[in-house]
Amino acid sequence: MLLARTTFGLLCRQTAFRCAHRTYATAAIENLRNIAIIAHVDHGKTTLVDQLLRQSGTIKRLSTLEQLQLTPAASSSPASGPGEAPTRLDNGFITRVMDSNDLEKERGITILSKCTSIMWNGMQINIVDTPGHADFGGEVERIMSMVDGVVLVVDATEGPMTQTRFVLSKALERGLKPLVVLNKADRPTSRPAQVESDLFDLFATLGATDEQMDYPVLYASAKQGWAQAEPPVLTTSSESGVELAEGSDGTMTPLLSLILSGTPAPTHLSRNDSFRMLTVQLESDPYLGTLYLGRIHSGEIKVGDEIVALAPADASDPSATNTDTDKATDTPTIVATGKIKKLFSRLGLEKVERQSAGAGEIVSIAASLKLPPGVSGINLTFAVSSASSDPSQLKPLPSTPISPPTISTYIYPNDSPFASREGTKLTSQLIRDRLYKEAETNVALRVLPGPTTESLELRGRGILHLGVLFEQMRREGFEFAIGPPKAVLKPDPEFVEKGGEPNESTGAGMLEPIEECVIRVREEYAGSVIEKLTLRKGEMKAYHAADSEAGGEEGFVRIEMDVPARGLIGYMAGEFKNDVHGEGTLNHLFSRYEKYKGPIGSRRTGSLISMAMGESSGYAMAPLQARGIMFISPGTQVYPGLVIGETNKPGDLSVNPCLKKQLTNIRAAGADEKIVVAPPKQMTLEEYISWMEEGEVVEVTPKSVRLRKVDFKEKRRGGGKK
Ligand SMILES: Nc1nc2c(ncn2[C@@H]2O[C@H](COP(=O)(O)OP(=O)(O)OP(=O)(O)O)[C@@H](O)[C@H]2O)c(=O)[nH]1
Ligand SMILES: [Mg+2]
Repeated sequence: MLLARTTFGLLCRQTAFRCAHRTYATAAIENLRNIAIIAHVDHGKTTLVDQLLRQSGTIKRLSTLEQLQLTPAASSSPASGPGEAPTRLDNGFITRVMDSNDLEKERGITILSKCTSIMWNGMQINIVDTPGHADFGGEVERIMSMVDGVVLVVDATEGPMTQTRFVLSKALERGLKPLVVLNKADRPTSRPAQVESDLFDLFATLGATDEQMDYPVLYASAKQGWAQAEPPVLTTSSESGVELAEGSDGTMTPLLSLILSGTPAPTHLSRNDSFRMLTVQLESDPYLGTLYLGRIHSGEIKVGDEIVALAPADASDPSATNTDTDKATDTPTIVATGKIKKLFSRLGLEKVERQSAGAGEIVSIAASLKLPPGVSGINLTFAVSSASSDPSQLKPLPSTPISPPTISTYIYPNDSPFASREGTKLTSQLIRDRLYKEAETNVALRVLPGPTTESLELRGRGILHLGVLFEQMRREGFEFAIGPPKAVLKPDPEFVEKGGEPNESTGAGMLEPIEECVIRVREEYAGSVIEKLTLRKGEMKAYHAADSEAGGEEGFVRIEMDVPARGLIGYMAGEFKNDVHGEGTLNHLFSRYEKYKGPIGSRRTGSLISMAMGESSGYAMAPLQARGIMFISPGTQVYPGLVIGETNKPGDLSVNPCLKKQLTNIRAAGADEKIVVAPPKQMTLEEYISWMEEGEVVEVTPKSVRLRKVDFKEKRRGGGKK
């Protein structure tokens, strides 16, 4: 198998690359190019990297035998269970090869940035594929500190979206000159002229310099493997759906050439100074422990060298420490010393072992460093130890502060009646150890003490960010319960200055995170989306009608609204999908903190709660369908307090889904009526998290995700209603 299947990906960030033992000389600095591929989610970054790897000859087409070995996974359905992530082939190549961990394959999204490199015309191009989802945006920002250029990929139909704006603004702030690729230009819905004009406006709005405004544009289909300087002609007469420009050779060569000519070599970095490197990402290697990824900022390093790790210059940088054992220092300090054990760089999917490396190169370092507890390995500056005699050499490199978490939830050991049936890791101590370990590499995550000694508070960048962590933990055998997510509020300094006492539970004197939303929906559904979001304290910023160019695809409108993060939590789970009948997208991005906007009434209907222990039956469930939508099917084990469905009306309802037909020996005259139970509504872990309300927890085990009432017994005594 070409790809080393990792047992788990994001959280331990295990390396997904094969290790190759070959000699690999330090590339001359002028022959190096370091680029990041940045874009909004799904605009085609990973598919583009596939083509660069293939067309540069870095990865080879699989042999027939290798393809056959992949067949079971390749043909598995998207609904395959954990650990059976499908691998799709395109013309003998594995598609989206950089999305190498199972969660990425299953969800079809990139979660972790990953580096690779290709050789092209005697030059070495280091490429970083980045995630497009907003929850992982902080990671992209940090990755950009390693590169001298970015390829900004924009979907030629959708145009610039929220995350395009975010990543572009970060690239421009860093003084990088983007190369623009209008991707998916093969799609019949593509509208390159309008997208180009929107993009130009975006560059201008973001304050691009004259040089940055002068960005080159290529039109491409990462899927079909071509890029060219002219928009293609869309046609129905060819299989590909496009007629390429005259002279176009139907390959990615124009993009590769543009990367070489349009990205500066890192010649501003000196190999004569002493060694320094900023760590921007961590990986976990089963044999070597933590691998620290970064670009060598100066000097050269070789295996066996002694190094020191310096804390970030700005001690208030939250990434320096992100657990409750925070012990920030005012001055840069040496947090650990050690020796370089191994050095690696990447070529294609291989991790190449190196003996030495120099400034400008992107490397992973395995070192015998023992970081103090609670100190993150990210944003540390590694410096060569012999320079320690000269303190002026021990300056930490500037690092990117991590965006603050906006979502918070509590995690508890599972104490449901079904606890410990399916998992192996159950105790609060195991959960605690796992989460503190996670916080060392997952920089956007904060782990804080919870309301009880058994619980912890987790703060993250969004439901997906936390959901991926929970999903990973259940695959590792953990069982736990999660409380309802909340937006992270912070005290309003103005209010405090005036002597007020902010109150987190009422929101008085607090600030709350506001998300910038871009919504694409069919015109007929726009009204209900706007109404719902306005009720959730959203404010409309712009409305592009379906017949306007900015509306995009025919019949679709584009709505821009600012909505408090807490207003979006419940809405994103299911309700939006229902409102737009499955056809539409809602993208959101943290924008700013604003004064608390007052309570948001829940528009959710109630829960159908089981009051019985046992196995649900079709006989009992059939009549319950008139009361709401079921989350379970007949034959499911239930317990009192388990939420088995959603009521039609507000207010919870306790029901018995386990009733069995009384068998008698009197034969009825007619045949039994056929029992028909509709298939249950299936929600993902993240949908459950978003959907639950105060007083409920989501129970997560390796095999099940269930929603239950926390104190059901007391409520039942009160009549079964909330
Ligand atoms: N028609 C068409 N589809 C494409 C093209 N490029 C990518 N796609 C499809 O778009 C989807 C998303 O592609 P990815 O390469 O995973 O997108 P991404 O930008 O890496 O996504 P994230 O990493 O999750 O942000 C896949 O289904 C691709 O097959 C293209 O040029 N044309
Ligand atoms: Mg991707």
